[in-house]
Amino acid sequence: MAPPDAQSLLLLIPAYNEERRIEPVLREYATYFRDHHSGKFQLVVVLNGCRDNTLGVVNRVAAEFPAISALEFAEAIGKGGALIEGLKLALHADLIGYVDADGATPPHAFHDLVRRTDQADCVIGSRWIEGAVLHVEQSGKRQFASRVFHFIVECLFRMHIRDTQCGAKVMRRHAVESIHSNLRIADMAFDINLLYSLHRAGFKILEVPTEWTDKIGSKVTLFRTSLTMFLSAVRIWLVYSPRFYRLLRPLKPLETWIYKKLRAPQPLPGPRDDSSKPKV
Ligand SMILES: Nc1nc2c(ncn2[C@@H]2O[C@H](COP(=O)(O)OP(=O)(O)O)[C@@H](O)[C@H]2O)c(=O)[nH]1
Ligand SMILES: [Mg+2]
Repeated sequence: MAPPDAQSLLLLIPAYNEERRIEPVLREYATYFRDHHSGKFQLVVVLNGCRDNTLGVVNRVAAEFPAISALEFAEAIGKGGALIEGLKLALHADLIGYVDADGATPPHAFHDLVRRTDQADCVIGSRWIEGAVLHVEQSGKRQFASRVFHFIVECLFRMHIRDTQCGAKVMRRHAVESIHSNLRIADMAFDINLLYSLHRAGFKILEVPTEWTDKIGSKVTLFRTSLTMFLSAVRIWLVYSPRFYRLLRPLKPLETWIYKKLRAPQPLPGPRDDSSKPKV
C-alpha cells in the first residue's frame, strides 16, 4: 500500500449559509494540500438549501483552484444528509475525509489525521484527549450539552471514543463503501451513525489529539439540535437492537411527527427503505 501522502484524497466540506466563513478555509486547504500532499487532492463542498451566496463564493475560489468543486442539493438534507451524498464520491479516492466549513480544524491538523490512516481504517480528531489544542472554549452551556451527549452515547454504544463529534474525520475507501448503506441520520448525530456502523463492521477507529478553534457563527441551536441528536442516537441504537426495533415499529408515525416538529433534516431517500435493518 502506498504511504498516505501518496494516496488520492477526497475532502468533503458540508456547508450551509457559509458565504462569510468559507472562503479563507477553501484557499488555505487547497494551497496546503497542493504543497504538502503528493497524491491527488480533491475538495468538494456539499451545500444544500443555502439562502446566501455560498455557491457563488465556492465557484469563485474554484476558478482559481482546480481541486475545488461544489455539489449542491435543493432539499434540506442537513449536514449528515450532505455527507451521505458526498461520501458516494468515495469511489474516486483512496482516502475520504471531512471538515467543517468554518476552519475550526486547520489544514495541518487534518493532514495529521491523513498521515495516520496507515494505522487504522478511520482516523478521527479528538478535542478531549491529552495533547489536543483548543483555541477558543465553547460556551458553558454548549460544553455541558456536549458532555451529556457524550455520556448518553457511551452508555448506548460503548465505543469508548472520547470525542465522537469533532468535525474532522478521514477514512479509507473500503471502509466507507462497506458501511455507506447504513447511513441514514441527517442531523448532527450523523457522526454516531458513521462511527457505530464502522465499529460494528469491525473497522479500526483511531482517535488522535487535534487542534480546534471554536468559531462564531455556529449553526447549532442548542435546544433543538440537542434534542434532535438525542432522538437520533436512540434511533441508531434501536436500529441495531432488532428486537426492540420491531416492537416499536408502530411508533414510526410518532417519530416522524417529532422530527417534523423539531424541523430536523432528513436525508435524501436512498435505495433502501429507512425501516430496514442494517447489514452489520
Ligand atoms: N450541507 C449542510 N451543511 C451544514 C448544515 N448545517 C450545518 N452544516 C455544516 O456543518 C458544519 C458544522 O457546523 P457549525 O455550525 O460550524 O457547527 P459547530 O462548529 O458544531 O457549532 C459547517 O461546515 C456547517 O456549514 C446543513 O443543513 N447542510
Ligand atoms: Mg463550527
